[in-house]
Amino acid sequence: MENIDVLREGFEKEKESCASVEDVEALRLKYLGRKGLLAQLRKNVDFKVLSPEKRGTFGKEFNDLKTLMESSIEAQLTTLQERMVAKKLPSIDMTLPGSGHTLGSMHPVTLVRLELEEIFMSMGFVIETGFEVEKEYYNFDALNTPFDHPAREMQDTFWLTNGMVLRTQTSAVQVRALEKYGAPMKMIAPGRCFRYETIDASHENTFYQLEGLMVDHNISVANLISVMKLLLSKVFHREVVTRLRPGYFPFVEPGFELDIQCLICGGSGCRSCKNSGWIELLPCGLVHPNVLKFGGVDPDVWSGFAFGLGLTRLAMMKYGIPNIRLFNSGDIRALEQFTTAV
Ligand code: FA5
Repeated sequence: MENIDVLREGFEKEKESCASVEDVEALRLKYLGRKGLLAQLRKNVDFKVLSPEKRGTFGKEFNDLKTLMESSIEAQLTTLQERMVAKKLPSIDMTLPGSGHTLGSMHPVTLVRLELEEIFMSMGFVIETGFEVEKEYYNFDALNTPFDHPAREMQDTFWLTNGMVLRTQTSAVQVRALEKYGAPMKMIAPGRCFRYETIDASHENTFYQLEGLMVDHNISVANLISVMKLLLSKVFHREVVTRLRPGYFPFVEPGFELDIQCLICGGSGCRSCKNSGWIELLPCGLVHPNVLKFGGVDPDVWSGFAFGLGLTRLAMMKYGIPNIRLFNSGDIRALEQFTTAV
């Protein structure tokens, strides 16, 4: 019995000086291990010489000590582990909400582009991409815009030091596509364009256009207008008010500007339409014979129409986005609204 008391005291003392999990594990081994002090104590007792009463008392004391040792070791381990966690994460405020996972969404311009690609593919158009860094030749010369032509002044251009340009228009894909496919052919070319512009509610220096080119026998303005009408009704899923007026582009003859009534203000005038009530959206026309020649296609045999849809502006109108700056601003709140539109 005395030995039990000695063991208990020794254990209590050593437990106090345990500063780490390893110390406690060593203590467990020393007292409760298979060859530990408790096991040795039991081994050294000669039960045969003890009276049944003493045997019972010893057994109880022995078991109580074992239970005490086990539970104190567990408690000590829990305390040390909690202290370790607290030390490692001193600045975590457990009451703050978690970071969560947010769902991505497609950009509104991508959504409109995909929709348009589907519409045009169903009419047998192929999709071309062209190059954002383009040769001056395809961006200007091959589009019937020679070096000294005043039309070059119409677009403010980012010129690269090697003489290339950041394409100012997807029309740069026209002659590349003619060279690639010849005639007859039908293609669209959606992509980014760049202009050295002052940014306002409807002008960006980086924006998207979607070029369209169809070359076949006897293509007329009637073909052009019917495709434009189909395109707008499919994209907007409703009637939109349009107007066609003459427009000048050196690579089409005749040339038109197809405007739609502003869907932000309903035509009454706002910042998005510069208070005119109309949005310039779809310049178009019949392909100039010189462009066909540049593409290696005989203009006496073939004719065509082309258009250059303002894709970013179309997305503004379709989704009621009043300011073009929102597209490139990186303000995630604006884009989050399109999560369900995918
Ligand atoms: C052109 O770029 C011609 N290449 C279009 C064309 C193609 C005409 C084929 C005839 C035949 P324009 O500069 O108007 O044209 O631009 C076309 C459309 O792009 C505009 O109607 C407008 O919707 C959009 N756009 C032009 N500049 C910007 C800009 N800075 N920011 C946003 N959208 C723009």
